[in-house]
Formats: sequence, C-alpha cells, structure tokens
Amino acid sequence: MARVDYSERIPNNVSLADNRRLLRALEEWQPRYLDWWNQMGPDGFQARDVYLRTAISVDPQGWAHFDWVKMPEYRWGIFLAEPEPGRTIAFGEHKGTPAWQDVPGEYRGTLRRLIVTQGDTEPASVEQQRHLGRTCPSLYDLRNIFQVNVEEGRHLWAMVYLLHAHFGRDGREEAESLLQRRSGDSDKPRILGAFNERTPDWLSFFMFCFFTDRDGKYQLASLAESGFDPLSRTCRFMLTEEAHHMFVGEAGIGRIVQKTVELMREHKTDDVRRFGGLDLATIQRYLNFHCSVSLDLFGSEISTNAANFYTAGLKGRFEETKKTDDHLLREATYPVARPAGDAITLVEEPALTALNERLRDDYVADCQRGVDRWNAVIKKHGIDVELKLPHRGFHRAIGNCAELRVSPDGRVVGQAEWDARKHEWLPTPDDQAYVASLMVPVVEPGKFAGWIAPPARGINSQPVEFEYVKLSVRAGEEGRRG
Ligand code: BYC
Repeated sequence: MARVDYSERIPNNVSLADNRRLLRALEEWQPRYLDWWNQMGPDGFQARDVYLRTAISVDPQGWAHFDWVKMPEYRWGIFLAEPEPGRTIAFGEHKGTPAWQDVPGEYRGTLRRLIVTQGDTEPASVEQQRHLGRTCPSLYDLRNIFQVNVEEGRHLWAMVYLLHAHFGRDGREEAESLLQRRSGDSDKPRILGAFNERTPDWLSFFMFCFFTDRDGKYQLASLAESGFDPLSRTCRFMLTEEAHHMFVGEAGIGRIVQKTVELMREHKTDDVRRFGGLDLATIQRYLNFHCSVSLDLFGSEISTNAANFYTAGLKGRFEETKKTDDHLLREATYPVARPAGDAITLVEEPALTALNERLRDDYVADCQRGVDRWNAVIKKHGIDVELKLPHRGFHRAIGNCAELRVSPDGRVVGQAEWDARKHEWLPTPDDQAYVASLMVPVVEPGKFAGWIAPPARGINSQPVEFEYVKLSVRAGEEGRRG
C-alpha cells in the first residue's frame, strides 16, 4: 500500500485503476494541468535536467529517491498517508465517532470551500515564482526552487484528487477553476491576499518560504486533524513536503544573514550595500512585509467560520490530538489581541471563535524560533543587532487591526507618523531597486552570488559544487520546450 505505482499514467497509492470513472476524469484534467504548468511554471527551464526528489512511497524512507528530471516530466501523483485503523473524530460535536470516508452531506459546501482555498494557494505560489530561475544566486538554489515548485504542483494534485473523488460535478468545476485563476490578476485573482503579492526577487522568495509556507504548515496540520479522513491523510503526506520548503526559506535567509555579517565584520560598517551585500535594515523591512501578509492568512481573530469548521469536525487545532482539554471548547476562553486606544491589549474571548488567533499564536512562536537562529548567526559574529518579528497588528489587511496603523513595536500610530516612518518599516522603492540590482544569475557549479553565503552542505550528500541543474541543452530542444 505504501509503495507508489509508477507504471501508471498518474502515479498513486489510492488504487486509482480500480475506479475507472475517477481515473478518466483525472486523466482528462492531467493535460490541462500540464498546459498550465508549461504556461505558468518556471520560465525558461522546462527542457533542463534538474536533480529532483520524487516520492516513491509515503513512508519516510520513500523520500530517498533523487534523479535527473525535466520538470514537465515530473511524476506528479496522488499520495495519501497510510490510514490509521479505527481512526475517530478527535474534536467537535462528532467527537468519538468514526472518521468519515465520504463527505457528510451537511458539510459538503464548507468542506469544498476549505479544500479549494487550500488548493488555490499551490498553483498561485508557482505563478508568483515563475521568473526567479532567471536570476538564481546559484545552481544549488535553482534546484531548490524547482523542487519547491514541482511539489506545490503536486499539492495541487492532492486537492484536485479530493475534489474529483468526493465532490462530483462541482468538484470537477472547482478543479478547472484552480487552473484558471492567476496570481495578481485583477479579473480572476487567487483567493487569499498573500498569493496575489509579487515575489520579484530571491530575498522575497526566501522570506515567502519562511513565512508563507509556514502558514501552509499550520493550516495543513489543522486540516490533517480533520474528521474527513481522505483530507487528513492527504495533508499528513503534504506536510512532509512542506518541511523542505520551510528549510529552503530559513536556510536561505540564514545564508544571506551570514554573508551580511561577514561583510560587516570585514569592512567594519553596517552599510554593506557598498560591498554588494544586503544590509540588516533591508532584511528587516522585507521580514516585516512577509510576516504581516502571512499573518493575514490566518483570517480574523474572531471567526464564526473557524468555530463552525471546528464544531463540525472539519478543521482542528494544531496538534489537536495531543491536547488534553474537552476538544469541544464550549466553555473555554482564549486571549485575543484587540486595539484599545493607542495600545493593543489581550482580551479573553470564547475559545471557539478565537481559533484563528490560537493557530496564529502557534505560528508566531514557530517563526520566532527561526528568527532566533538567524540572530544566533549575527551574535556569533559579535554584532549587536537583532532581527525582530513585527507586532501582529503591524501592516494587517485582515482582522482587528486592518483599519489601523500599527508600528512594528505594536503602537497604534496616526497616519502622519505612519507616513513619516513607513520607509523605516516596509521595503521602499529604493530597497526594491537595490535588491533587483543584485539579481544577477550565477550558474557556474559551486559559485554563489555575492550577497549570499554557500550552504553548509549539498543536497542528498552531493557536494555543494554539484551540477544540480544541467543548463546545457541539445540544439533545437530549447525552442521546443524552454
Ligand atoms: N485573504 O472568518 P474569516 C499554503 C476571507 S498556505 C483574502 O476571518 P476564516 C501554501 C475568508 O475566506 C495555507 N481573504 O476567516 C503556502 C472569508 O471569506 P468568505 C492555505 C481572506 O474563514 C505557500 C472572510 O475573509 N490553506 O498552503 O476563519 C506556498 C472572513 O474570514 C483572508 C488554508 O488557508 C485573506 N488573507 O479563515 C504554497 C486553509 N483571510 O468565506 C501553499 C484553508 C480571510 O466569507 N482555509 N479571508 O467568503 C481556511 O482555513 C480559511 O479559509 C482561512 C480563513 C484560514 C484562510
């Protein structure tokens, strides 16, 4: 069961061959997916051999398969984690009853909406990142972004499988729409805000992987608790892929910070731009931006949607089954940030409607651990500066603080102070132009752009100077596939 059958057109571990109708529907979707990938996937590298990891089974050892693959030939497939025999619903009003193998009729619309919202983020991120290959800081990083991209494509497959297998005709229509919306498009944008932002450079990309993919981790972990077992199982497997994306983000920013502090020490200055580096103040402004748009992805602090998802048993808390309370939350309260005058204070609210905020808290604590590791690099170089997460009210478009101006240290400020100081807090046009000026491709194996340190080790025990993407291509091939 754990092994994936790669002899089939759509690799899977869900016995697709036994369900002819579903197989046919997915086989019809497959060429449209490939059209989307060729149109919106990584620009300019579709004919190149990339050293990619492919899942060959859903157990941890199954990840050990690395090979040269041209991205359009990547074996996107359908992989669900192994079923847990006798699994029951862990929370909400159906607590203790067997997990659903089919969609409960009363929750059909809600569940479909959750799956579509999750699914929509996956192609969106590929679209956001599609031009970055052309300015890669190294072949190692180029391979990593492509790994992330193909896995986001696979996550789309994961959600499309659920839509096709469990939601009949409207599921198929939603699967089509997932290929129609476009990140940043004014007529048919992606559903959630952060997925319509631009990712124009590699500093933004690494921040995106650190902050936005981490939202993915927390949302997927909550959906992995779902009483709808196929969703739970697919999210459990997706989480294993998500871990690599966050590694790319954390390690990427860590390597930038490393290079920055090396330049600061060498030249005895904070102004490392003169030496082709990214100064810590710019890194902080990008951090502020990406953190704030990712905080929005958790929804409003007080949400009846979230309460309903929970009570219905559709979406749990992070590590729901490890918690020791009643898993109903009818009486419990939870502290929620709320503006009061020019400060933001914590107010106890019913825990059930505060579930988005609770998940955001789990997320912020996880982000802080990563920031601490970056700060350890700075400190090790004897530099007395710390990167900081902005206050959760800063630069928000969703929730209690959406209508306010809040400084990164959590003060509600007037429009005048905001206007006067926002250039200190968010990337400025000058920052963006400077970062853009650094985006010069470095494609010689083992070489790295001057603003980022090499990684400590390569991929899958290969040396750092390994040729992770083969850029040489036979004459005529690029015209056809590139
Ligand atoms: N932008 O009650 P509210 C990932 C909407 S990332 C635009 O506050 P709720 C990945 C909301 O939809 C993980 N609209 O929020 C990362 C609702 O609209 P409707 C993605 C927003 O419903 C990197 C209304 O405002 N997965 O995997 O409790 C690369 C009121 O909403 C936003 C999921 O999100 C926003 N930021 O929670 C690749 C999991 N926030 O329904 C992939 C599935 C809220 O009234 N989604 N709205 O029309 C959910 O669980 C929930 O939909 C949300 C919102 C947590 C997003």
